[in-house]
Amino acid sequence: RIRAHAAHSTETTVPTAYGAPTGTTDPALQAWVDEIARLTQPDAIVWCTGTAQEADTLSKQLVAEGKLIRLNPEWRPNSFLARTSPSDVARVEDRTFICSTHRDDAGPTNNWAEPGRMRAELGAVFTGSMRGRTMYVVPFSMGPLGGPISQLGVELTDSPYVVLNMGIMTRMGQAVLRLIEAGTPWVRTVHSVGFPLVNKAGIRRADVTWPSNDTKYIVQFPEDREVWSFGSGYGGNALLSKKSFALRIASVMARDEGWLAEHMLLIKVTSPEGGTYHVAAAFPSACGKTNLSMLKPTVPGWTVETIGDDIAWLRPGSDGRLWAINPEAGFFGVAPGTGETTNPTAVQTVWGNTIFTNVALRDDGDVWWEGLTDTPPAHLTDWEGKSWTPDSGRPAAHPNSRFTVPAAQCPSIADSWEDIGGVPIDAIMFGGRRATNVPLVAEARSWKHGVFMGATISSEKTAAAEGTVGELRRDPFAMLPFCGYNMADYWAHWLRVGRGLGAQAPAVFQVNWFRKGEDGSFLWPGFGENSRVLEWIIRRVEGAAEAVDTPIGLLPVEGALNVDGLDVSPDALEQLFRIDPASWLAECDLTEAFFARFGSRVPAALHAELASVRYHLSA
Ligand code: GTP
Ligand code: SPV
Ligand code: MN
Repeated sequence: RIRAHAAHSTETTVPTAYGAPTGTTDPALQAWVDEIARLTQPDAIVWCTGTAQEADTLSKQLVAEGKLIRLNPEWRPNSFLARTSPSDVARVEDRTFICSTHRDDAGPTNNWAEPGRMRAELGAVFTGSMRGRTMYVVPFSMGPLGGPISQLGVELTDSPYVVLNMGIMTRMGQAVLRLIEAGTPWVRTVHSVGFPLVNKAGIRRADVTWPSNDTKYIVQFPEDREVWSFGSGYGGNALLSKKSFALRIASVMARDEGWLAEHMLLIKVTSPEGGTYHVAAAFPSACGKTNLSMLKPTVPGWTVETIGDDIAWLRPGSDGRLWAINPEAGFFGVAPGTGETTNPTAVQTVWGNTIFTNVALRDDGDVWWEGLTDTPPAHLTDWEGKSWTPDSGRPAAHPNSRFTVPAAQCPSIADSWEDIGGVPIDAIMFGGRRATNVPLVAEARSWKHGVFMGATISSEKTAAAEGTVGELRRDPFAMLPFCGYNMADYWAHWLRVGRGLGAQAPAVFQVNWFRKGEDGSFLWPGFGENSRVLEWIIRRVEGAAEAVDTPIGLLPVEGALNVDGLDVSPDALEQLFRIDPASWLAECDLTEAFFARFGSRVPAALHAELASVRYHLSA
């Protein structure tokens, strides 16, 4: 194995560990790699090729080091379990920063730090942070290589676990370098787990199974299109293609260039008559995007096919419509609650070639999590590596445990999922987890009203981020943790894009699968039954379903929602659509207070929508 002491080397091209093609002829990329290597001082630099052989070599190395557990290939071929440190299990929103020059450009919902000061802080923590480790150069494409909506990035990371995940989640490898060398712009991202193996004095320490650091930084420099992440190896904190680039940085690129970067799933819906439609939907983290994207309709004659489960990039096309791609190549899905009855498609997707993180291990070498089967196995090893039985009184899998799997393995993936020009969007849905107030479905009266619906989403907090689960918070457009600039400017941008689309703008809907009855149980069965709501939405797009105007939007008229064969009582249905004026007026007061946080940057159109809702509620 050839080691390159980048910190002391003047060489511009460094050999890889795999004897594969090395380095780049692009001077800017090479200079940046050299610069980061001088700062972080890794023992070696590996230029990732993105081949299956490379992934195989890396996973074998991690298994040998005890950092991955190979699952029993009889049940789960080429699949692995990773156990993180118990302090590194979710995104850390309080350590996530948007470092724009002006504080107001980050807005009141983002943590802001002055870029110069943050760069100095990062310089200190990254100095020598990769000592004793290998730095991997991970070139990736978001969206099909060379596509008109696609973008390139490079992640420098000292985590082989991140490399393996990036190989699944993106189009990763040498072909990206050739595009960069041909002059395609690219985004710089730097990641270190923050656990150097050699200290300043040159003394080496032993590695741990999940290296990380109690001090964490997830930092975006939107104006420089740059990301720096330190101290975490987990999910969106470390797979910088995902929330850091494809949402926080891309939302700023989208603002500047007239498109949209959104926390949205993408599906293709086919009606019994053979009409095809595309729907994009924004729900906050752990609120049902992966599930809806893989939905098996219970309504006869309808088909739903998957295009994306988490992120969509949408661009007005030359035909005046909105076209969307899924920039990712894999799913990083929530494991708990994914089972044969809820999401059989996801269960089939993870048959093999899957990295599981923080799920439980069965005694037969396969995996398990709450909700995979109705009855748990009699004995498991839990996500922390401890012995577990059903009466242990704690979950066996972490509530934010995940699977990383290639999208191509999904049995419901649409043929069009890699169409470079994307698919035309007919409808947009906004949703959240609301035990009260918000009806099962409501259509916006206009694009402006739709933007108001998106801007005012609130949802109960989930395990996808550190913090108190269940607490109600505003999560506009499901982008609260992901918008790279001032949220009020983002609303203005949505209004601007809508003006450009005019009559060709998609219809907008609000949904809520999570309303609860007095006994605290869900009123709506959800999952496959959500196809009934999709059916009404598509019929509205076709102009074939009736709606009744209410103060908060257009609701299905009595009998318009197909409930044939559904086990929901008339009383539950009534409760699902009930609009209580008093609590909605109270909600309007909260919206006013929420808008006030953004001062004069809130578009006048949103104040007008609020006034209109209030007027109709009091009328
Ligand atoms: P992120 O990957 O964090 O962005 O999450 P997501 O929006 O993709 O959420 P996901 O589909 O993984 O669902 C999260 C949790 O919500 C899982 O435990 C699901 O079982 C549950 N869930 C999804 N859809 C429904 C539904 O229609 N009804 C109910 N009751 N639960 C649901
Ligand atoms: C989310 O939290 O919305 C996720 C998981 O999709 S993560 O990649 O960790 O952001
Ligand atoms: Mn997400």
